[in-house]
Amino acid sequence: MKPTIGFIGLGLMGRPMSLNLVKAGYTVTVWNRTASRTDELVLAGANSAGSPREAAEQADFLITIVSDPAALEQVLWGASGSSDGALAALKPGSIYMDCSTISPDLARKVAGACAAKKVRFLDAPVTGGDWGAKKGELIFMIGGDEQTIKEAEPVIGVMGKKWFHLGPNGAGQTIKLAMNAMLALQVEALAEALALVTAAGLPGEKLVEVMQSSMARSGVLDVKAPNLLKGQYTPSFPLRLMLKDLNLGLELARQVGVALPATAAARETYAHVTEGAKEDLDYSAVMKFWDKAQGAKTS
Ligand code: NA7
Repeated sequence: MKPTIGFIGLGLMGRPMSLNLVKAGYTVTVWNRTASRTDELVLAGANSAGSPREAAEQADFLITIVSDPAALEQVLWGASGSSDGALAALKPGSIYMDCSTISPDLARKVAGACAAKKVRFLDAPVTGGDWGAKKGELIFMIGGDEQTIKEAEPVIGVMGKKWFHLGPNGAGQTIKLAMNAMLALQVEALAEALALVTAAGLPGEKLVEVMQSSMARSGVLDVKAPNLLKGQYTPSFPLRLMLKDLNLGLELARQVGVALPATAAARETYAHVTEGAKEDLDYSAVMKFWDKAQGAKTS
């Protein structure tokens, strides 16, 4: 029998992920801080909860995907003085999977709180952007227990095309932070190379064309180069969230005693562009750092 699902967080990622679960025939109860975002899901057949607690109460399987560690703590433990948090309502034996990108430390803290309630926890951040979420083709990076993952697979398979068991709780977040540091650096390197070529009077398209045939070819080049060349930065993975992940990655580096000088430098560029942004932008908008430097048109 299909588990009853509670789903918290209907942002860019959570909306299509939960919609795919509804379409696959699961009974899904959704909660989102901004209540109007539940409308689309309710129209598709989901139930709407009045609080995170209510979303968790009936769930055999709870999923959360919210912005950052603070948001997750709020939905799990409730705003101070409230009893609306999801954790208290989770049933013993249920599975709880968090797909937000947070610190490995917080993932382990949540795992401990779940264990105390006999709830099985997976930290399972995702990659693939909103288009991957829409197509049900996300990649899940999972920390937790093998048997729990086996049981969770039918649900994960509705939202994703591939999942990796990476170790105990916290391992999913650790790999995710390392991967996002690399993605941020790759996009920043592409932006720098384009800035150099265009400042030298050549079209950026020429650089991309050559790179596509060279060892520098990559998925990032395929997906993000068109945005950079057109100066169009509709969020697929928002800039503000990439900055958050760079901060989380650098904090983890501090904890484990490893220097990440390139990531630290990238954080400065991403922070500068995020501070100057008037709207929500994709992280490929890091290119604006050089647009501004050259006094070129910025959108
Ligand atoms: P979005 O589109 O920014 O969505 C973030 C979601 O988190 C959205 O549902 C927010 O509710 C919710 N949120 C943010 N702060 C809070 C607090 N304090 N309490 C409850 N809910 C909150 O992000 P994405 O969907 O692109 O990404 C989600 C995660 O996956 C993130 O960790 C990424 O790094 C990876 P709102 O609708 O604003 O009321």
